[in-house]
Amino acid sequence: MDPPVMRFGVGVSDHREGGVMMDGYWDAVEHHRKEWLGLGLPFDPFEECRAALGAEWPGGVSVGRRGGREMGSGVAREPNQGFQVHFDDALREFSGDLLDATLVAQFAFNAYISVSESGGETIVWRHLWGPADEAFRLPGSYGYAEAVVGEAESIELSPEIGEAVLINPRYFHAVRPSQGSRRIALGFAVGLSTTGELLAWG
Ligand SMILES: O=C(O)CCC(=O)C(=O)O
Ligand SMILES: [Fe+2]
Repeated sequence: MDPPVMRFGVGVSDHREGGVMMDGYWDAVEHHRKEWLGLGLPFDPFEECRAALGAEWPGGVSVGRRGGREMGSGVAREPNQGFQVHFDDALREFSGDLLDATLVAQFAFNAYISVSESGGETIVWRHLWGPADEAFRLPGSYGYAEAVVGEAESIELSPEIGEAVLINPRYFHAVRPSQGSRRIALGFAVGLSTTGELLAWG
């Protein structure tokens, strides 16, 4: 993608064609599970994140399933040159339910494990997608020209190492380019199901 984002892990949006999740996702997830094990970490950082996030929620946060199979649990991403203005919404991106559950809300979770001296801010605008926004789509990109958000109110987040942020990714958001150190976050999507479960996926 442009600008390029380094990544360790599998994201379902990279295995989507015309609103359909491709089976290659499962192979990628399986391959990646072995890669994580190869790191020899004494704990699973995504499990820790789910536990912390779900501590006050009945039933906690579990990894979502599709066709009975557990989805990937998250992705380490390094967008040193930023993310374009975009939104994430499984209900729009996939036809039918992505998970074995119907989602009524979606969040994006990111825990920051390295941040830069300057730049790297996450900006969230109070603007939800509407059909007119397609005029701002950047050709061949996941993103939109920044003018798409117009004069919408925004919030700028500059998380510190060890902090995590949960946003509603249906609002347009972006990450500014970083200067200095690497900007690395462990991220996953979290859906709230009609039965009140919080389900994560990568
Ligand atoms: O890295 C961030 O702060 C946000 C990245 C993003 O676009 C997302 O998690 O949906
Ligand atoms: Fe996003």
